[in-house]
Amino acid sequence: MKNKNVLLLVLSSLFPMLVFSQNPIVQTHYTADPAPMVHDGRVYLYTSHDEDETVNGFFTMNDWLCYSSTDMVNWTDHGAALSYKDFEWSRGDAWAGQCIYRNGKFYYYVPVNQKNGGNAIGVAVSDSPTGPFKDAIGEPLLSGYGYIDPTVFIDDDGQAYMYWGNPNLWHVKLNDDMLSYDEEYGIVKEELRDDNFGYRSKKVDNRTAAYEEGPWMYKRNNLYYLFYPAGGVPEQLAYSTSPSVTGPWTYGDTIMHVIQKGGAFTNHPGVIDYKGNTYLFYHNGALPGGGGFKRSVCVEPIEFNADGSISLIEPTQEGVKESVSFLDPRTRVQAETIAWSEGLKTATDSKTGVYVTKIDNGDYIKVRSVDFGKRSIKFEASVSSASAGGEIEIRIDSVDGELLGICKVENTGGWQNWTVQTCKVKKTKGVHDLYFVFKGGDGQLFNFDWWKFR
Ligand code: FUB
Repeated sequence: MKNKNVLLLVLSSLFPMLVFSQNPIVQTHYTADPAPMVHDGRVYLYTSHDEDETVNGFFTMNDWLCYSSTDMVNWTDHGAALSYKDFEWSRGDAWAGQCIYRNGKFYYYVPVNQKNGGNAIGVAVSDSPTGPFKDAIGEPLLSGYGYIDPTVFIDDDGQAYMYWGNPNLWHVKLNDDMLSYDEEYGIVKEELRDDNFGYRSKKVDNRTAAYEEGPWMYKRNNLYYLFYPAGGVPEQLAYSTSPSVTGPWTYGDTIMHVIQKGGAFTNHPGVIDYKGNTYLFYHNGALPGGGGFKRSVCVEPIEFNADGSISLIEPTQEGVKESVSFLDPRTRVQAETIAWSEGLKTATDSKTGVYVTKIDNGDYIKVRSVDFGKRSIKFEASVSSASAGGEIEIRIDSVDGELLGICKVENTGGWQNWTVQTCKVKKTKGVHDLYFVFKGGDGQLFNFDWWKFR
């Protein structure tokens, strides 16, 4: 593994064209405010969602999306898990939330604006990590000026906490039902100072420390870490640590500078441990057409120093270089399981679920680290088309790499009339990156729901 990394580094400095893109990790939508959660061996990534059309030059955000991965390089799109419309009392602004599992249920804490004005934090519940989620209490869990960006954490003794806020930082103890908080303990407001939440050089809005918003709680070796955007706008990422979940906090350092190339004026941390590694999720504005109101989630590995401190993390285009497991092409794989794609969108319908759409000539999907194991001779794909259709070129290792086969897609009588198309493929073995390159005439060619080798 290490040798492969060194080789990649050498090759990429000699031939910059060879550096592959893994960041941003979702290319079919603009995503922001990553909130990863590990459950049952899978990483679920909840994101807020910048709409393709920004209204009034401000955040235009209506719902929260969910993705998942078992290898940290291919991400499966599960569609929208929750919308501000699911909170009858909300008028919009679906900003940064976090989902957590407890006692067989998933609790999703999100900030929205209320119909009667003002910020509030709502809580939605579901039996499944991918939703659908429903408003759990029919009213805000908490409301007040600056009540945004909740992070939720369950400590080893089972006590749950929620931190949130901009420009202030507050926390509560959540009750065991996860739907109310300990009113006797109350709403605790942190005193923000240089020594606990960093020195702020840009003095605005009477802010007294670098802390800005978007806290994320994480625990490692009995040390509690609070990660947060810091230093004013444009935001860096920084962290503070404490021996206890409720402080006192000591300022750590900046872990990610303001992103210059393809940056956005906000950033937002989300940290998890998965399969022996620790990862920092964040966002930038690097997708085509991207920017401050059209952001995209990225991920980098985090290394801890021996004393628990964290060195500066460079935002990269390569992101996670090594997948942590391989993908089996002989099980049915959702077409919306993607390491990288160009030109595509995903959509959802009640019968089919999420599928890949807006497929035009020359668009493609890359799926990384596919272990062909036993040699396959056939490929099948579930597709639909109301137009002339087209072809799926099945290639390995690069977008113009070895051609394994061509799967023809004809008109199926409607965009929601799905059929399974089968084609012969050249036998291959070993681990490869797999490419589906779409070919055809003008306009939208077909939709693509799932695929499988046999
Ligand atoms: O995404 C809207 C807001 O921007 C979030 O709530 C903040 O954390 C910042 O990322």
